[in-house]
Amino acid sequence: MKDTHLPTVQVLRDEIEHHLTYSMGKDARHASVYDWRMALSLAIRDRVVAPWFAATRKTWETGAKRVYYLSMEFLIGRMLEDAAINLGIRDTCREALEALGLDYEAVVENEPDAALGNGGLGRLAACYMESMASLGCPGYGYGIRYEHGLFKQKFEAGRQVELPEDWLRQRHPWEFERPESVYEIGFKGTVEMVDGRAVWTPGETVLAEACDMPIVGWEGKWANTLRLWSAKPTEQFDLARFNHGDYAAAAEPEALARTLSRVLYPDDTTYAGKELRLKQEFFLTSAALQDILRRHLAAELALEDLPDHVAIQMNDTHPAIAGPELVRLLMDVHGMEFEAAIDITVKCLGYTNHTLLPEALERWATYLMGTVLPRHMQIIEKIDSWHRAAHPGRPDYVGIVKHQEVRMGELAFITAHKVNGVSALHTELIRENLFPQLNRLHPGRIINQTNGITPRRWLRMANPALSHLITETIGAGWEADLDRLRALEPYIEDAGFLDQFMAAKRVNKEHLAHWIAQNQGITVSPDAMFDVQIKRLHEYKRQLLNILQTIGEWHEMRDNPQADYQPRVKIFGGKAAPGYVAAKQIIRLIKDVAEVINNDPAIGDRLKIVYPANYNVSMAERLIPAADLSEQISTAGKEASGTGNMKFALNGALTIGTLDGANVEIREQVGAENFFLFGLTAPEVTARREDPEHARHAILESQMLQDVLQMIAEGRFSPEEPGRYHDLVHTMWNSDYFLVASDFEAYRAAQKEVDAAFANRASWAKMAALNTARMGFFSSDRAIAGYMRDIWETRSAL
Ligand code: F58
Repeated sequence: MKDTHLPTVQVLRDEIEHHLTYSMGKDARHASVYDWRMALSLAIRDRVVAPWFAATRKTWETGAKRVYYLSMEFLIGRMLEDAAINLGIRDTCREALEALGLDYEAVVENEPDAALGNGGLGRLAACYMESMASLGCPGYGYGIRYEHGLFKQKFEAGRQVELPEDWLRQRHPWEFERPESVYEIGFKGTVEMVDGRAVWTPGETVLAEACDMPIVGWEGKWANTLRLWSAKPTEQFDLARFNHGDYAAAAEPEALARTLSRVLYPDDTTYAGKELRLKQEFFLTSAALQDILRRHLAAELALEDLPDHVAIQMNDTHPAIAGPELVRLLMDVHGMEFEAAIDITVKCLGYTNHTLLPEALERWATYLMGTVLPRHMQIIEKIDSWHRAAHPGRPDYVGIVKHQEVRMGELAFITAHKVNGVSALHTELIRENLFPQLNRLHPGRIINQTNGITPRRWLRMANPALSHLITETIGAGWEADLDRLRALEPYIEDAGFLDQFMAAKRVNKEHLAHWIAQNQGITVSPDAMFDVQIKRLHEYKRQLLNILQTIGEWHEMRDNPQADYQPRVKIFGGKAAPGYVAAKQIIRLIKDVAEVINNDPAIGDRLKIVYPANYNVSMAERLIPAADLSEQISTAGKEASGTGNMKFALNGALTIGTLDGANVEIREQVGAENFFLFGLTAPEVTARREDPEHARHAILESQMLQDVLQMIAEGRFSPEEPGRYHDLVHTMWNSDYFLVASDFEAYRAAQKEVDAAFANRASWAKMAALNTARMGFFSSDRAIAGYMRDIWETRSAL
């Protein structure tokens, strides 16, 4: 199926010009970068269509099992280069554009990020879609085509300000509208029993209309579909009202329906508990399930055989209404009995848990569930009592409906045949702390699938310099078999190789330094260590620990200016949820500290702090290849896995980190001697919290931390408003739930080790290269192969 007829530069150039003329309606003399980018995208897209059709045809013909990945978020980022690389035509694209007198980078940069996700969970879904296509696993992603993705962040006087995101203001060249694929989605209304069967008459309905994006895998051997749903009104525009002059009312049903797919909820940890969010979740899930059943029946297959042909993965509990909805469709629409329906449902569904944070666990008030989805509320009660009856040993406090709430975690657990965590440690904690009783009732249901990242985007595309070196050293093809990076290991004794390895890093650092100068107006030296923490802002991720240590470092430099310091650039990136006051204060503190330190003549180039606004996927692609040090410093037990941690290590950054999430496995893989470990372990964190005075005690044991907090409290970084951080300092002394104080000295000591290690560039180079060589395990291909084997019970169709 591989397209061996790769286009020549001339052919591609003709195709681009053709699209410029006939798709964009532009003359080359008046075309903007946008027009050229669209023309190039459409030319590339044309080449995705053949493998896409071929894959679809083969799936139908062979009756292969399909995987359906249901997710409220797909953080896909830019698509142009990704597709070009997987089709093997990136260089041809570059040359074709150059032949047309255009700058390839400028064209690529013109593409807005598709930011249909918050953070790790959404990005994971995007990596998994790419790996499913690369492995030839027939599948669909199902999501929502949000009109507005994650908000844009800007800073005003150091404060985060949110602006709406509107990626669809320009045409999105990667999608195909499917107005014929449309389903009715109901809400509210009443349920009646008619001849012993439930009949739900919704009080509101909207339409879900499909829009497809092809996702092409490595070497264009296979392509799957990401199907995103837009909400449309069931009733057309009210012409009668319009004719009466009531223009707003005439447009009302349309506007109301569309709100369902209008905006992505910007919270990355706390669930919103809002009616609109519940409706969005049901909208996605019901549209997906109706589509799945339609496809199954179109193949003239029996519904009883659904589990042989269909595997449905719930990306966290957001689509967990899938259990009750599938039972409803099988019973109320297709006439099945409850026992048969729930049996099929459990066999089809899998549930991935991404968090243990209590504030992130979805619980819907029963009155809300009963109002918005009255029939589902009945089915949920039914599933709960069915489960209770099947497990007489189930303790009273265990169950789906408790204290007038529907617990979506329990619902997802009970309606799925496999429940997985996303790192070894996280899975252990799910078994022990989150679902201990359900685990006892269903031994073997909870399994681990450690997260992964796609090496095509996160190494091949983002880091051309290192990719070339790897191909030169170990030959082509490692992109699809990342364990082959181990073949680099013998070369770490080769000084020539290490020089080239560090030269690649150097190129990336120079590019980044240039970008920082242009965009932030800050001059940084590529000789300095680039120390990077990029992720959503959250107290558990402890950006605060990082900035407190940075202040401490600065304090030391001022006290002892003659000592030998390793110059560092501290780079931060990340957004805070709009309503998360504590996280926003931490951003402001980092910005305030940056102002002071960056302008301190006594410090010069030795310490700089950079925090560019609007961290997103494409910024990550720029920062990660240029990093020397990766900050993965969450409170142990809180970060389910992390995936940024994997991207950095793969690109030859060393990690400073706690024993949390996938850090544990990264350290095992790369070797403890190539990882800067510090901090309390998960059990130690629990024990430490037993002491209600842990924060005060830890602070009193660290003179440095006392000094740092004192400086903040005195307004050294906010002279115009000395009290700005009183609350923050007060919280540090009196509660410090995430144990910043308790880990402070250990973190400082680890940072000293980092300095010492960086001072010896030759041994640093070895450690960095070993990180790259040993990160093969974290390919999302390995992760997806695990899901296929252990959860979906499906095979590659290649
Ligand atoms: C993240 N969760 C985990 N949730 O925090 C991270 O450790 C893990 O690596 C990643 O999932 C992938 O498994 C996460 O990103 C969200 O963003 C949700 C959005 C919707 C509300 C609840 C949180």
